[in-house]
Amino acid sequence: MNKIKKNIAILGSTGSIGTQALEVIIKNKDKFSVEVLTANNNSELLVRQAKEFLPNFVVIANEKKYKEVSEALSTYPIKVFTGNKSIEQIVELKEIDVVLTAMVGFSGLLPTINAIKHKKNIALANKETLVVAGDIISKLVKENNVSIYPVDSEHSAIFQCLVGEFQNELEKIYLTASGGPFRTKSIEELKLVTKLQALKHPNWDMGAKITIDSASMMNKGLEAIEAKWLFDLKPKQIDIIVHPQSIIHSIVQFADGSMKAQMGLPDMKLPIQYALTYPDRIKNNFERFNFLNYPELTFEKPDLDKFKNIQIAFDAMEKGGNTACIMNAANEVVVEGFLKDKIKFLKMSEIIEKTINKTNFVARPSLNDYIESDKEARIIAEEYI
Ligand code: MN3
Repeated sequence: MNKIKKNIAILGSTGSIGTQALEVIIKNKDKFSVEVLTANNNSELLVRQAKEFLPNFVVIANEKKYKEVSEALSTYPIKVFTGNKSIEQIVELKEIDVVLTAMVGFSGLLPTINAIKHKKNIALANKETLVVAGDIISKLVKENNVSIYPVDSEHSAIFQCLVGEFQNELEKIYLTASGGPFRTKSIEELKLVTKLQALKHPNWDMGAKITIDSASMMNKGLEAIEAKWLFDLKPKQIDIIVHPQSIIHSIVQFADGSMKAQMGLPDMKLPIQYALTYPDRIKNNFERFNFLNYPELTFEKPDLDKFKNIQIAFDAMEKGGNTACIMNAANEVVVEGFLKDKIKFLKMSEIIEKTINKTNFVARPSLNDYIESDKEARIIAEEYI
């Protein structure tokens, strides 16, 4: 293991991934130091984290909370900034080695691009960045010779299976899916499911947005697109297999038919830790898997009639251009609408489809086109709510 400490910037430190990353860091203070923490809204937790981890910089995106945060930290040697622009700029600091992008949704795009342009390696938890503008990100990663270490458990699994195999051709990958809380429900039942039911994920403890995405299986659609860009795959090389126990986190199949899978208990701290320590593996006290507690690992085909979002995402991938960006924007709007009890569960896919059909298609989008398409799609999706 490299003896020099890695300086980490955590964008979205108060969310589910951000807080778990800090749990990993606190156990490994000899290996990591926290340079930057940012949060959207949760000023209270941000202040507590800042006092504990003593980063040199914190950013609270919500400008109304700036005064509160800067006053709370006034006696600490910590510089406080506010606004989304500050989050975008803070990643430029030369002290930063790795930027963990753990914010939710489209907001991750511009800070991630700026971090890559400033030659920072990325521990990527914000999958929406690749869904929206995977072509631009992939190009920038090559040009700037940086690495993306996936934090998403499925993509971390694939990445772990590829260590030592990066030169070998992939035939395909299998992304495993828990199936979410509604796996066994009928379409009739799905019409009536509530927000509270959707927020109860059987295996993973995550933020609200991704938990709803898991219930609607949009999460797997987003992850298929994320995998396409991370591992340079064609849509046909990506298969989704429902695995309700969430023990096998994903599988790669090589040109000779040999398959490798990565396994473990569902705990995001492991992929977070690996993204921060790659290529090393370091000790931890996370609970270990016991085969005897899982005498059966089972696999099913995803039900595309029930979970239309999977097909919508694969169609978006095939169509290309700004389609996935539109899909992502519409999805963010409908998830919020569902969480605010404005629309029913099945209405989400319906509105996403309509929004894709109504928003202007751009075949070869620039970054600006993506930003405009995101805005346009949000307005259109809102109108359907
Ligand atoms: Mn995942």
